[in-house]
Amino acid sequence: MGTFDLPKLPYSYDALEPYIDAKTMEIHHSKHHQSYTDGLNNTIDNKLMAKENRKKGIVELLVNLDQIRPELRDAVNFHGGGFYNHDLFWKNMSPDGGGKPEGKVEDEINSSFGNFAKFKKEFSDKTAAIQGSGWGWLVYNPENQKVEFITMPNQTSPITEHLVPLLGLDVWEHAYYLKYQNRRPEYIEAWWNVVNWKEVDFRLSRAETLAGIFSEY
Ligand code: MN3
Repeated sequence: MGTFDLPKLPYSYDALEPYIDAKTMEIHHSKHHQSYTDGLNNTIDNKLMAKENRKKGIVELLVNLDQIRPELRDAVNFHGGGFYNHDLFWKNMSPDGGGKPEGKVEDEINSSFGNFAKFKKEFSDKTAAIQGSGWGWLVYNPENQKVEFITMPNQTSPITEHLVPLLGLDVWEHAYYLKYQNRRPEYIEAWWNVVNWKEVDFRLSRAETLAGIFSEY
């Protein structure tokens, strides 16, 4: 047992069928997410890591990456980002998902992007265009108090840039290749059918300050 445990999926592996297939979910969670968890634990257990950092939660580690020794910083960024991002990714989806955002998140999306259709197109197009592996994100920026779209490379989490992640889409090939092969845009289009807007709205309601997400772990 390491410091961090693989977070449980909030539904069964086949719950997001037909949009995301059970085999992809099983491998993605039980192998890929597990390997980020193991990589994070191995890094935390490294005796080069300062004792006070070993006691920090994942959000605190990622927000304060500059306090990690340079030799370990990349590993915390990669494995810690993978550990954290995937947990959000599972929560960001639901078998009862899809449809449109409502409430505050709808208002904020309209304010930043014009309307939901424009937001969806920008999110889809720019996430599909990520070169290599990475994620598309809807984030809350505490500095201008707006929601924004960004892409991040590999497993680097928006938290490391002090942006609050609200909705993330993993476009590593392991997230879709079994079912969609090279057709990333088709995977993205299908994914909108499982987006858990209630969760996104809940995250926004707590995102007013970055401190609002410190209580997660
Ligand atoms: Mn992944």
